[in-house]
Amino acid sequence: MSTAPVLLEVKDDVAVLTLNRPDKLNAITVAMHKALKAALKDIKKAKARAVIVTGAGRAFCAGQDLADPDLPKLDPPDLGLVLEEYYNPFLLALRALPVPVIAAVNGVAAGAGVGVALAADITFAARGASFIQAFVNIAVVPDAGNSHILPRLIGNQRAMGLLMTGDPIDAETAAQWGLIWKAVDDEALMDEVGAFAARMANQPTRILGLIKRQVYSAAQNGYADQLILERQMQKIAGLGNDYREGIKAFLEKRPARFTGN
Ligand code: T3D
Repeated sequence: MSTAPVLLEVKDDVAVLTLNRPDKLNAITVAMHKALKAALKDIKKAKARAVIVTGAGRAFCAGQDLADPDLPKLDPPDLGLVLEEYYNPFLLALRALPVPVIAAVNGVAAGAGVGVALAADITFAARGASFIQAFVNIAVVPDAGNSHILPRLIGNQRAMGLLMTGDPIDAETAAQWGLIWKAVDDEALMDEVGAFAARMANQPTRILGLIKRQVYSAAQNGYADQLILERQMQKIAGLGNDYREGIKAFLEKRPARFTGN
């Protein structure tokens, strides 16, 4: 088994990005950040049409590696530096990928690890997985997008409860609350996510990229602004080969064969 902090495999238009420090529950180091940055470039180069993010071993990701010797050592410390240099650009780049990003949360996700799981467009979790807003346990504030995403997905009450207690929730609860798309049996996780990603890779990819932009813009936009954005994006959609194929397939009463263009 490779000891690289991140593994990347691209097959049949689907990229699988695996956080790979199983002994440390895939806690994120500076070396992992550098590997993630390179992996995102490779995913774009490979023109993958769907991306799966998962973790090696029994965990998804335990958040920031609290013992990483490569973290900046300043006195007084500046915990914002690693966010500015690594987390924030990575999470923005992940969100900006113009293809669906699917998280397969195979085990515990803690702190910034939850941020990675929820930066995906669609999050599946194994029933045995849990989500821990661990920040408060070490007396730091939420980062990696958690303070933005949580209230939007589950409302202020539940977000406050999780962020202020640091208590775990299981995957079933996360699904019931709307934090994730779906909880699945542990042993079925990768098959189910793989099948879902394969389905996504055959969708009109450019349209999925535009849907991402619409949904993420809606968090900032008012109703009128969003209507304008929808008009602009529908204009772009109508110029696509996949639109022509979609209409043709409908009229010919057959499934569409989308190429992603
Ligand atoms: O300081 C800053 O830079 C601010 C950081 C902000 C961003 C954040 O992400 S804050 C949140 C950081 N994460 C945590 O606080 C979670 C810490 N981990 C845990 O609470 C527990 O490990 C878990 C609840 C996630 C799982 O518990 P358990 O009992 O299943 O496993 P374990 O035995 O605690 O961990 C297994 C190994 O992974 C162990 O190493 P060892 O003793 O076998 O050599 C443990 O130290 C290591 N590990 C787990 N999490 C981290 C970690 N090592 C470094 N950093 C971690 N975050």
